[in-house]
Amino acid sequence: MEGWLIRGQGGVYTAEDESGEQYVLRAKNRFRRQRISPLVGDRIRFTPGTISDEHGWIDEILPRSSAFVRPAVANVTLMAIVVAPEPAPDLLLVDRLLVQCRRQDIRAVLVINKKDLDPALAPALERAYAGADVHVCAVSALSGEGADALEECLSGETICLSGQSGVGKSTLVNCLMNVSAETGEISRRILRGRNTTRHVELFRSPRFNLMDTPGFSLITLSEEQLEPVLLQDSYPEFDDLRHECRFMPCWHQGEPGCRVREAVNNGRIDPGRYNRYLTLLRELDEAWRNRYV
Ligand SMILES: Nc1nc2c(ncn2[C@@H]2O[C@H](COP(=O)(O)OP(=O)(O)O)[C@@H](O)[C@H]2O)c(=O)[nH]1
Ligand SMILES: [Mg+2]
Ligand SMILES: [Zn+2]
Repeated sequence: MEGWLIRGQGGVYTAEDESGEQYVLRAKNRFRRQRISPLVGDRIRFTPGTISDEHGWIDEILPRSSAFVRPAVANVTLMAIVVAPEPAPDLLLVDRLLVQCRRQDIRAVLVINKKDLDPALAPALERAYAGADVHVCAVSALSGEGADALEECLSGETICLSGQSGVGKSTLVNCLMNVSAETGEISRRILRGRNTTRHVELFRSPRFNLMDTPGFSLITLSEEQLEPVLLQDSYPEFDDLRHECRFMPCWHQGEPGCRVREAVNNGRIDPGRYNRYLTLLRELDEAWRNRYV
């Protein structure tokens, strides 16, 4: 049989087939030997357990279109990075996630939740990310305001909700699945637990697949051993300028004749985005120099 891996904890996985039927599974030892971990979002082939078995088996993981380490998800086609006025936005985390998306060619949308708390945050971030090739969408998951517009851009996608703990990812799942659900079945299932999300979970609806993830604050780009000079490829703001710098390659850290720095100084590039680029660059540089240690 074929299905989606929708949950996994402690080596026990749940798969869902096309009709919405769920199956408890374990991964065959072969996967551990090959150091492959099934990920939520995986398309799998599996053998269901019989009535007397506690579980069935995952036989095969079909090729992934994308895979992330943190959050650990596969086959995401759209990354929804969620921020809110409260807790205060961690834009360095946003930028790290954006770099990860760019490196896998995955579209990203910046979701500004809790619009009701501070309507000024969305316009401010829209300005800051204007050149970053990311769609900005303001919503209130509690009241549902803006949810229709957001749902519009999720249609047909496998979406991963990522971002800090407490920004409202799980509340958004409830809100969006209610907007999209054809039957009451799905919303009842989700509303069950209203506490802190501890595991990645995938929710399927006729219009899209939505993944809820636990909040995390610690991700580093060095996990993928990115060569520092390649970081700038993930900054659309630099695209038209970076080949016109005097030095080649240019890291845009203050070299003479740097067009990127010039654009920051005359306000064409958001200084916050640029300063965080420098932070990530230093971090990657450090990791790169220690990569064989
Ligand atoms: N004011 C307001 N609070 C919200 C909104 N969305 C979520 N919250 C609250 O924010 C808190 C954290 O929400 P939760 O969905 O658990 O965040 P998560 O950790 O990202 O999954 C909860 O108390 C929610 O009720 C919103 O749009 N407006
Ligand atoms: Mg949650
Ligand atoms: Zn430069």
